[in-house]
Parts: sequence; C-alpha cells; structure tokens
Amino acid sequence: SPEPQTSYSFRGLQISSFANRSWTRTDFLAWLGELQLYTWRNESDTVGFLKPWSQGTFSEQQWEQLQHTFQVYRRSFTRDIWEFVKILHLDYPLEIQISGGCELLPRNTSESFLRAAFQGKDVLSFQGMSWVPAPDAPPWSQELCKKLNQDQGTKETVHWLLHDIWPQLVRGLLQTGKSELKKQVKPEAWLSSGPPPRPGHLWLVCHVSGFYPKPVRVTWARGEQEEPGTQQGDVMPNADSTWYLRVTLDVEAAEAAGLSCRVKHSSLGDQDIILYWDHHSSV
Ligand code: J81
Repeated sequence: SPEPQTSYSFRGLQISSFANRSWTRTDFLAWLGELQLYTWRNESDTVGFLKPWSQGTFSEQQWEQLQHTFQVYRRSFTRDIWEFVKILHLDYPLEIQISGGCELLPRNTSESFLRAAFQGKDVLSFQGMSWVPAPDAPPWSQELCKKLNQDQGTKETVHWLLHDIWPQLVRGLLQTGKSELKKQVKPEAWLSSGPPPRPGHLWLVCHVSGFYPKPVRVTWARGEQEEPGTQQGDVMPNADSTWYLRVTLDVEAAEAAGLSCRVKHSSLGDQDIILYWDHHSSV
C-alpha cells in the first residue's frame, strides 16, 4: 500500500557562548524530523551518533572527511569571532546561534538554509553563493558580510554542504533509519475533570498519551461541530519517546452532556478515538 508522503526536515543548530576574551564554548545538535541524531559537545573532538543509523549511507571515509571539515570550521569560527569582536568593538558576553537545515522536495530537489543570530536576533544568512545581512541587523552586519564574502573557499564549502552533502546525508538517513522513522504507536485517551473554573462550570480534560509520531489532532466537539473554546496544551514528551497532549474545555455544567473528545492520529488510520463525556464516570 502506498505510504503517506511524509517529508522529513533536517535541522542543525550551533550554540556558541563567548563569556569574555578567553572563555568560550560551542555545541552542535542536529535532528531529522523530531529525532535527534547527532550531538557534538565542546569537550569532544568528534561528532557523536545518537542512533545506530546516524551515519546514513556515508562510508567511513566520507564521514571522516565531513567531520574533519567541521573540526576545522569549529576552530576557525572561534578564532574569527574573537577577531570580529575586536574589529567591530563588540562587548562580551555574546551568544551566537547558527541554524541550518535541508528539506527534500519532490523530483529529487531540495531546499536548504543557513542563518546566524547574534544575541538572539538574526544577523545574516547564506543566500545562493554569498552572505547577506538580515533585514533589521545592526549596521556592522554589512561590514561582516563583506569580509566573509571575500573568502571564496568558505563560500564554496558552505554551498557544497547545503546543496550536496546535506541532501545526500538526508537521503541516506531515510534508508538507514527507515524502520524507526516509519514507527507508529497508537495513543490511549481518557477524560477527567479539573477544578471548576467558576461556579456552575466544568473544566473538561481530554488526555491523549503514548502516541508516535508527534502530529496529532485532538478536539472537543458536540456531534460533528467543534467546540469553539477548545484549548490545546503543548505536546509534551513521555519518558519512553512517545508524546502526551491534553486538550481542555470550560463549559457550563448543564451543557456538558453530548460533548465528546475526538483524537485523530496517523497510527489510527480512519479509526478516530471518540470519548463521550456522558459515559465518563467522575469519581
Ligand atoms: C560577531 C558576531 C558574528 C555573528 C555571525 C557569525 C556568522 C559567521 C558565519 N561564518 C562562518 O561560520 C565561517 C567561519 C570560518 C570561516 O570564516 C573560515 O575561517 C574557515 C577556514 O577557512 C580557510 O580554510 C578553508 C579550507 O579549510 C578554505 O581554504 C578557506 O578559503 C580559508 O579561508 N572556513 C571553513 O571552515 C569552511 C567551512 C564552513 C562551514 C560552515 C557551516 C556552518
């Protein structure tokens, strides 16, 4: 049977903290969809695999080369920033976040991005073949981009990473991680009531737990009609790498009868879970 078309985006994040002229650390994390596959902490010389299939279809040698590129980059980056801070007269402490990603698109195409933030605000990104200041970046961002754009070698490496290596890595990961990426776990759902928000009202809670992957739709409804006051919580992680969500509704006690909570999730196919408040026994 044809699989539903899911696209997985690859996301990498670099977090660099510069406390003063000598103390700094840089950590990297990367995910495919919701699964973290890599970690590279400041203390470590090598990129850590968080899944047995993190190497994708790259050979030992290809991976070594890629890791070497990143080792050189990490050293150069730190040295560069110290220098920029001097030239631009910036003040410590400073936080730099670099995020990059790649999305595979139909017909063997892909879309990638790389951007940097300084003190939590976007400062520049890589577009096509050059560094470009962010729209509301401080004036020195222009100067920085000009300087970065003089380094043809680095621009070529960034382009190669964004447009050749990352898409290739992701294609490989979709193969080596296939069974884990396809995993489906059905949710359990139950109802409870919370503390009454005001006299004569009920606080209805629909709990949905243990599902995987993360996308889920949970609604309070009367018949087919969704209740307008439905409040979605945040999807929270369970300890066993499944997810948990609660969805609440504040209703007049007299109106509670006839309400139901409906759960739609990929693991359920068309068989939505429907729980009726009337059948719920509040103890
Ligand atoms: C002050 C606030 C600043 C905030 C924003 C900072 C954004 C910085 C973006 N730039 C970089 O991340 C690049 C940093 C390192 C780069 O400048 C080079 O020093 C470094 C080494 O380059 C030298 O050797 C290369 C071969 O190893 C080439 O020969 C190159 O021409 C030569 O200059 N470049 C690299 O390490 C390339 C890899 C970049 C990968 C970036 C992935 C995030």
